[in-house]
Amino acid sequence: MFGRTKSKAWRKLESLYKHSNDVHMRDLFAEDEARGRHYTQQLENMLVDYSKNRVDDKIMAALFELARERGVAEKIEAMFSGKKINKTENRAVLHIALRNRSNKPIYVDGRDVMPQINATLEKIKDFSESVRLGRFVGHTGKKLTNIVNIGIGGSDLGPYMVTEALRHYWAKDINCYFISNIDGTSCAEVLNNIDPETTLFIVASKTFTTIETLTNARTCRKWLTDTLGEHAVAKHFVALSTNKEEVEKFGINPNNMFEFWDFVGGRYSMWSAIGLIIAIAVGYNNFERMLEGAFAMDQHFATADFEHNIPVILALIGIWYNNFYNVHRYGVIPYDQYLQYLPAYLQQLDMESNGKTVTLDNQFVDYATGPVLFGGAGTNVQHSFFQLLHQGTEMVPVDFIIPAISHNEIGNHHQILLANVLAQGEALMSGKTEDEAAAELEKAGKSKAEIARLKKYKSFSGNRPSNTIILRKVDPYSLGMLIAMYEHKVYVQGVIWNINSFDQFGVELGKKLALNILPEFEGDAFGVEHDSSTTNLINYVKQIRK
Ligand code: G6Q
Repeated sequence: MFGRTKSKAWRKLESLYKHSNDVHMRDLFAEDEARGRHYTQQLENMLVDYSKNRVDDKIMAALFELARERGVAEKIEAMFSGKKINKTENRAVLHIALRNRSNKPIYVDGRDVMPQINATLEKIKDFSESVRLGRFVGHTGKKLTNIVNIGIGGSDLGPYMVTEALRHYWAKDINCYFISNIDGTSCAEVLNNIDPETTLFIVASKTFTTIETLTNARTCRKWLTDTLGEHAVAKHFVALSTNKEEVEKFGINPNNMFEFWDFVGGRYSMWSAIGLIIAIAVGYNNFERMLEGAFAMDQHFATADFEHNIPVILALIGIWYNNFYNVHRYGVIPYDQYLQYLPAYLQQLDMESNGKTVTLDNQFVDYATGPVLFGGAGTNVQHSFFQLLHQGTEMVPVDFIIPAISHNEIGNHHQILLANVLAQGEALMSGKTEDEAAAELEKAGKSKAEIARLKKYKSFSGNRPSNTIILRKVDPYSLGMLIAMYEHKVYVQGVIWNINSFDQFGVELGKKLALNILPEFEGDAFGVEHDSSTTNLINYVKQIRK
C-alpha cells in the first residue's frame, strides 16, 4: 500500500522525477529519432501519440510497475466480472455490460445481467424506430419531431455530448433539446420554440427524485396538458429510470418507462436507457455502432498488456504529473466543433469519479487524487486560454483530439484545423529559446536594442506535455471508443489512488443543501439557523423580490 507506507515503484518514481525534471523533451526527441513512433499506440482507426510527455523508458517501466503493484489487472478483471467494486454503495459497476456485444453472461449476485440489458436495448430499438418512422405519434396524430431530454448530471451530459457530437447523423426532420438546469430559463427557452403536438419529452432520472429534473418535468407536463389535456401524457412523455414507483407517481405509465439498474452509475449510463435520445436522433443502427466502438475499447482494455494498453498508459501518464510533478490539472482540447461538449462531459466523468479523499481502506489519502479538468474546442480556445498554456507559470498537460477527416470538408478548413492542432503540440513541446527568438527578430529587421528588449517576451520554455489522439472521423464507432477510453483511464487512476471512483456523496450533499434554504424563499421558513453571510444574502434577495 502506498500513501502511509510508500510502495517500491512509488519511491522509484519519486527518484526518477528528481532527475527527469531537468530533462527537456527537445533533447529526448533529438536522442531518439523514432520517439514519435516509439510512444504511439494504435487501436483500429484510433491513434494515440504520447511521445510529447516528460517520460522515457525507465519512467514508463516504473509506471507500469506501479500499475502492477496496485493490482490494476485484478481490478480490471473485477469490474468485468461483475464484482461489487463500488464498495461504499455495495454495487457492481457494469457500464461495460451495457455494450457487451459478445453477450457473454456477466453475473451479479448469481444472476446473468445480459437478458435484462438486451431487453432494454430491444425496447430502445423498437421505440426509436417507431418515433423516427412516425409509427408512434403524438396525441393528435402528428409525428414527434421535437425530442426533449429532461435530466441533469449523468442523465444529461452524456446524451447531450453524444447527440451534439453525432449531429451529422441526425434524421433531417428531428430536433433535439436538453433541459437540465432548474433555472426557469432552461425550460422557457426550449418551450418557446416547440409545439406540444410534435414534442416528445424524455424524463431521464436514475432515482426519479432529483429536484431539478422533477420540477422541469412538471413544468413541461403542465405546458403540454394545458393545451392537449391529461390524456396526451401517454403519447408525449416517457421515463428513463431505475425507480418504477416514482415514475408511476409522477404519472408516466410504466409501459413508457425504459429501465436501467443500480449497477449503472449516472455518469456511465448513456450506453443504455439514458441514451434513448441518441438512438432517436441518429437511429438505432448508429447507436449500436457506438456500443460496438466502446466494446472494442473494452476488449482492448481488458486484454492488452499494460505496455500497449491505451487507457492504462494515459492513466499512468496522468499519475506521473499529478503525483510526482504535483500538477493537478489537465486540459482536453477537441479540434472538432461536433466535440465541443466533450470537455464538459469529461469534467463530470473524471472529477466526480476521482474527486475523493478517502481510500477504499477507510483512510484519508496523503497524496493527491483527481485533477481539475477543463477544456474547449480548438481553435477557439487558442484565442482564450492558450496563452497561459504556452507562457504561464503553470504547466498544464493537454489531450488534443482531432479527426483525420471532417464531416464538413469545405475548402481548406480542415487542413488549417489539422495544421493548428499539430503546431500547438509541437510548440508546447519544443518551445523557443531566447536565441531563437532573437534570430527571428533580427530577420524581421528589428534593431539590436529592440531585440534585447523583446527576446524574453518572445521566448517559450517549451517542455510542456501533450497527448495527441487522432480519430479517422467523428463517427458513432470512434466516439464509442473514445468515451470508453476515458472511462477506463479514470478507473485505472482510481485504482492506483485506491479510491472508489463510482460513488458521489459530494453531489448528493448538494441535492440536500438547497432544501434547507428553499423554505426561506417560499415564505414558510421555520427558523433554520444560517451563518451571518447566508442570512444577509437571503434577506437582501428577499427584499428585492418583494
Ligand atoms: C452521476 C451522478 C449524478 C446524477 C445526477 C442526476 O454519476 O450520480 O450526476 O446523474 O445527479 O441524478 P438522477 O439521474 O437520479 O436524476
